[in-house]
Amino acid sequence: MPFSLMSLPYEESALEPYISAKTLHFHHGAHHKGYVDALNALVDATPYAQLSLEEVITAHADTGGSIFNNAAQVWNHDFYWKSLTPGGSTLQPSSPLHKAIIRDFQSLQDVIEALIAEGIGQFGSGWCWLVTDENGNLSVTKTPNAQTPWVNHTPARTPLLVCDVWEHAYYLDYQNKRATYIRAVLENCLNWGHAEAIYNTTLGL
Ligand code: MN3
Repeated sequence: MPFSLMSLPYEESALEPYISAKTLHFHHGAHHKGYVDALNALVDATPYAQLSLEEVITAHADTGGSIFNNAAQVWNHDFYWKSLTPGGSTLQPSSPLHKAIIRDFQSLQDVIEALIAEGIGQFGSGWCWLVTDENGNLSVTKTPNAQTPWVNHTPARTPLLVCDVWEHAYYLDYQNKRATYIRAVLENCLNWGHAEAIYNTTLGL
């Protein structure tokens, strides 16, 4: 099969109590795996099976459809797992990303509040994102369903962090309380080191 399910970069229990092992078990092992399996079934024995995941997404960005939806959901979930880390991580005040956050949002807490507002504001399923343009200007945004800001945002934006706000991401732990889930995850589990590495690469630092 051309595409494979990414291994979780931590144990299923590693994000407790903010995300339970039961949620990670189903979210990664059933929902994320479901997108990988569906994508493989759709592209098997087609020219798309020879492309990278990013190339498949780009090729279908304008038309959407099942291949786009499943491929982009695979990519978005890969990025979501990398956006989280047990206990969260911090940024050094001297880092370029930290300086940009102070410039564009005033404080780390302010960027978290802006992300929470995007996540709450997404009606129905989707994602809330911290993104950068090619000059390092930060902003927050949201996308519905499988859409992703590096192809579905005009102009394209580079994702730095994402939070999944589909109900399957939080219903077992928080039921209808999406805002409680987003705040718990963003305040306690964000992998700022991952965001920092992408930011520095984007700016050639
Ligand atoms: Mn999900």
